[in-house]
Amino acid sequence: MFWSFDLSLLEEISNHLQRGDHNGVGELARRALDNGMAPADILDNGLIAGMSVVGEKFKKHEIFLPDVLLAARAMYAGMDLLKPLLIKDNIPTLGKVVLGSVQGDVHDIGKNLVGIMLKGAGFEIIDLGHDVSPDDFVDAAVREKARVIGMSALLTTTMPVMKKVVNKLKEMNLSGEIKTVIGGAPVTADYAASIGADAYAYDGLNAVDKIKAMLGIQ
Ligand code: B1M
Repeated sequence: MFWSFDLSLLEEISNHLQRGDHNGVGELARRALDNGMAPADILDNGLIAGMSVVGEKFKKHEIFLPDVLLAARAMYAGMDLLKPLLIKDNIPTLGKVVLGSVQGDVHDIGKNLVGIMLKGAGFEIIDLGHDVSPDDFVDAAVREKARVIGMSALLTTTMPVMKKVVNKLKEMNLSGEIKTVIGGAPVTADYAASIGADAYAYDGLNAVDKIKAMLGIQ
């Protein structure tokens, strides 16, 4: 296959993602790794950069839902390659984190990235997937003896589910032992404070820092 070389490899990855070309994204990400580029650089400046453009175009109605779905597939083609490199083997577990995208929300790319970063830092992840009900979050955390529930929401309409989980933990007197961390594009630190969540994180690495701080891990 022929690639133009007037653009940097990262820009090419971003452009192919925007076009929904999952084969191209996979090939280019592989080449970037072969060229010695850092996985985090490929993720931030190739894949996530491309997806941000997709979000902007979707908002302006310049592209439509099927285009966004193709872009998501291309994002996963890149993430699948990077995932093993972002997760180190044989690190002692720092505890369990139950993770999911909240009820009504199918967006799971960001949640999966957060899971990869947490796993890479040594946490055991109980991934409940997307569209997770408040009961399922809390039941899983109790069953698994998890120390943290991590919730992701990408829609303003699904953010209130996070409050339901926080309230349920309070009703069951579990707030002390099961901490909550929330994130996702529309979520803010102010929102987290307003619903009584223990922490807000803006990305996966920040989630690692926030969870470690909450649990008193150095
Ligand atoms: Co939709 N969508 N989407 N979408 N989508 C957004 C979120 C939107 C902002 C697009 C827009 O209008 N510009 C908009 C939401 C508007 C709003 O509510 N404010 C929107 C809409 C409206 C919709 C639908 C309603 C469209 C429709 O049907 N008419 C629909 C809803 C479906 C549903 O959930 N019920 C819908 C559907 C979809 C697809 C299925 C096509 C697809 C999702 C595929 C998938 O996830 N498997 C999709 C996509 C891809 C997007 C955009 C373009 C990209 C999201 C993404 O993956 N970003 C998005 C636009 C945007 O966000 N700019 C959009 C890349 C990802 C790495 O970033 O998820 O933000 P993000 O995660 C970050 C941080 O937020 C943070 O860390 C991550 C890593 O940096 N983070 C956490 C996330 N979770 C965290 C949890 C933490 C901590 C940090 O702790 C636990």
